[in-house]
Parts: sequence; C-alpha cells; structure tokens
Amino acid sequence: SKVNEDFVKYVDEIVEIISISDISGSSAWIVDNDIAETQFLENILKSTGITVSTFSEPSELLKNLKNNTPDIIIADLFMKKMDGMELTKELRHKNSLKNVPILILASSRESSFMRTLLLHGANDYILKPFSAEEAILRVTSNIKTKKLYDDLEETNRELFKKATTDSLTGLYNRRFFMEQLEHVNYNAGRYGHSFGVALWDIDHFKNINDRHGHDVGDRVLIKLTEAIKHSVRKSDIIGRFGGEEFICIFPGQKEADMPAIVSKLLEAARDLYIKEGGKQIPVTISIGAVFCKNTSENLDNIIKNVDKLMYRAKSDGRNKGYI
Ligand code: GH3
Ligand code: MG
Ligand code: MG
Ligand code: MG
Repeated sequence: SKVNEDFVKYVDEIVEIISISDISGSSAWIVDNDIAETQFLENILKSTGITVSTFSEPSELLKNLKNNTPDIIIADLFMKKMDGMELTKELRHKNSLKNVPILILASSRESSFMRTLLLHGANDYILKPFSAEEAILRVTSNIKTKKLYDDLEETNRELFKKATTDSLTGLYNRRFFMEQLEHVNYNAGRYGHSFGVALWDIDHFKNINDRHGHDVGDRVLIKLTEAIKHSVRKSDIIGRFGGEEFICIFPGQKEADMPAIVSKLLEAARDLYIKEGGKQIPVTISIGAVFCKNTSENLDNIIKNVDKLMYRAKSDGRNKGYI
C-alpha cells in the first residue's frame, strides 16, 4: 500500500542518517502484553535490520535468557503478571546482562515512574505515543553503547590474556605465576593454609629438538601441558616457568599427599603418546617439590628449594622427583 511504501522510504532515510549499519544483525527482545504495540515496534525495528523476538509475558522472556542474550530488552511498564519495574530489578541482578540496555515503554501519564525506573537500572524510556524515528534512535543509540562496552571487555580480556599467559601452551607466564604464588603464600601465612609447589623440567629435551625438529619439540610441550592439566585439580595453578620448565602451585595440599602428586606428574609425562616417523618419542621429566605451611615463606627460598631438588633428580638419573 501507499502508506506502507512511504513508511519504508521514511525508515530508509532514518537508517541512512544515523548510519545504523553497525547495529544491523543485533537482536532486540520486546516484552509487552499489548499485541498491536508490540507489532508496531517489531516492524519498525525489523526494517532497520535488527532481529526481533517478542514475548507476551516477562516469564517467557526470562526463560529464554537461559540460552540467549539479546542486545537490548524493551519492556512495557504495565503488564499483567509482572510489571516493567519488577522485571528491570530482576534483570539488573543478572551479571550476564550487565551491558544489555533495558528500554521501558510507558505512557506520558506514567512519566513519574521514570525516575525510579532509572534508579533501578533501566537505561532509557520511550513515552507513548512515540514516532518510528524516536523508537529507532533510542534503540540504536542504546545498542551502540552496549556494543562499545562489549568491545571494551573483549579487548581487556585479550590484553589480559596476552600479558599473563604463554602463547604456546596457554599456561600462566612466569611473571603472572609469581604473582599467584605471592598471593597463595601470603594467604597461607595469614590463614594457616598449606600448599605445595612442584617444578619440573623435561629430560634431555634438547635431544628431542635435535632429532625431530623444533616443531615436534613444541608439540611435546603442548601435549605435556594438556596431560598435566588433566591430572591436576582445577584449583591448581600451573605456569610455564622457562623453555621446557613448568611449575605448579597446589593450594590446600596436605603434606602426606605430596608423594602422590609427584608420582602423578611423572606418570603424566611417561604416559604421553607422541609418535614421530613411526616411532614413539619417550618423554620423562625431573621434579622438585616442596610443602609449605603456616609461615609466609620467602618466595625466593621456595623457588630455590624446588630448583635444588629438581637438579638433584636430574643428577640422580632423571625421570624422578624429590620432595
Ligand atoms: P636436561 O635433562 O638436563 O634438562 O636436558 P635438556 O636437554 O632438557 O636441557 P637443556 O636446558 O640443555 O635444553 C633445553 C632445550 O629446550 C633447549 C631449548 O632450545 C629448548 N626449548 C626451550 N624453549 C623451547 C620451545 O618453546 N620450543 C622448543 N621446541 N624447544 C624449546
Ligand atoms: Mg635445562
Ligand atoms: Mg630439560
Ligand atoms: Mg630446562
């Protein structure tokens, strides 16, 4: 129809003016008891390339949040079962939605609620009746802000990962590992916790590199990392301490279980199955381990001690560990 054509042309103009191509493909969830209102908003937003899901009840929307996260939530202020105010409060308690803007639809008569709504964490509102232009502008500006926060978090995560981990194995790098050790060691002194530390170094690793090449050496480092990650607890903190030297903190470790830890690590290396040129490459490690309790040990001493024990294991024939 003519009206529809005009509407499309009108929306196209707005789309061009506010250059919303960067929000096309975003998802908006609308929750509203009023079907006509929902449909009007849905059509406007769809025409800008936003994907729209509609819910007639907040409970439905909440259920869907378990598997998906939208880029904006648009809710009517007055709904039968749960109103927009309650919904806002509930949504704002979910950490996974902290960047997701909440936009409230309300009639002009209800504008006095807006202060409270904003206090409870709604990001914006639209007073009814509203124009297509206003709806698009408010929705897009809120989505844009959300995307900026998402990007910022992503960048921070990447930078943090780069600064704290080793790119080959994904393990903590030496600097970050030492910070963790400092923390665990401090807590041990303060709260009387105990912990263990083990340092291990691959035996005759230079031979593996020389015989099979550096790439195969790298693969051994990666496979050993995987194997050891599987054999220790999630709460244990592993770092790549040097080239083929690794270190791990075992927080809350009992002294009596230290030998079991050492055996587990030795076995993880022995059980590695890496084949090259039809032959299995044998991998063994030598380990030094210490048990720490109650006292805030000097960090340098801890490292010196595990290092000494590890070298003793090397000079005693390798493929063994000393505590
Ligand atoms: P030992 O049993 O006494 O520890 O003998 P080793 O040959 O393992 O000891 P050495 O320290 O002489 O050699 C370590 C080798 O590890 C030398 C170095 O080139 C290699 N290396 C260090 N980092 C990497 C890495 O990221 N990838 C590979 N492929 N090799 C590495
Ligand atoms: Mg060495
Ligand atoms: Mg070595
Ligand atoms: Mg070494």
